[in-house]
Amino acid sequence: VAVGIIRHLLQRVSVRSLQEAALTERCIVVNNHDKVIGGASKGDCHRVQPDGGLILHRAFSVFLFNSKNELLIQKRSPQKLTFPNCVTNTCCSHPLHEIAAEVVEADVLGVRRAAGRRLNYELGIPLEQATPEKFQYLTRIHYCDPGDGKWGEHEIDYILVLHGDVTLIPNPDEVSEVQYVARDRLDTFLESQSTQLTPWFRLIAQHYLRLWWDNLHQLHKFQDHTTIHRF
Ligand code: DMA
Ligand code: MN
Repeated sequence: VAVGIIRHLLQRVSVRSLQEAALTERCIVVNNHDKVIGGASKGDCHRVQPDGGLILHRAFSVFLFNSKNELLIQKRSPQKLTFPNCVTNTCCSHPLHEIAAEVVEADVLGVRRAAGRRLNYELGIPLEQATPEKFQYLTRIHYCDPGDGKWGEHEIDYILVLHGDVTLIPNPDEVSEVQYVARDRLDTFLESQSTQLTPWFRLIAQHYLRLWWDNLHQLHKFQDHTTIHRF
């Protein structure tokens, strides 16, 4: 009898993956100047439109360096709808429109809060190791990438650096591998992974990463909160 009931229930419940369920989260839609226009679902923001375009929204990218100045790299899980199995920086995601505290712009507080939430969710880093004031906000990057032609990205990406030692419990639905990479292994690492880097990490690695990494103790010199760098 119990087996029959369970079968019956299973047939009635449509099984959605966690990644599909997250498509109803709402991203913050912005214009080219990063002014908030409104909200749109994560699904609508990342689905490539018939004309090839994508809705521009607000995002962040965290670069976490430990006390040995090694960068924490992740491999995205096979379940991710955008860029599955790609190798990328520590953590990327979006501040959400439905979380009022993540829309706050003063001191980039909304983005900082979202970064803590996602470091906790994706990598199991305790919230107290990723509080808003621990992130150093460097600059913004505007880029678009059509991904696999179905799911892509079009974002103004806030770059945040976190420098410190953390405890990690990666969430396998998000992240399949993590590793710390030392500065002197960067070139070899990038070459060995070149075919599976995310487009934003590739861009940042090409244009900025070495400069930031070589100046971790004077990053304030590289802060630019006015320019939106376009690619
Ligand atoms: C989106 O990252 C943000 C950037 C900067 C690419 P993501 O696809 O990892 O977002 P989420 O973790 O929310 O799926
Ligand atoms: Mn996005």
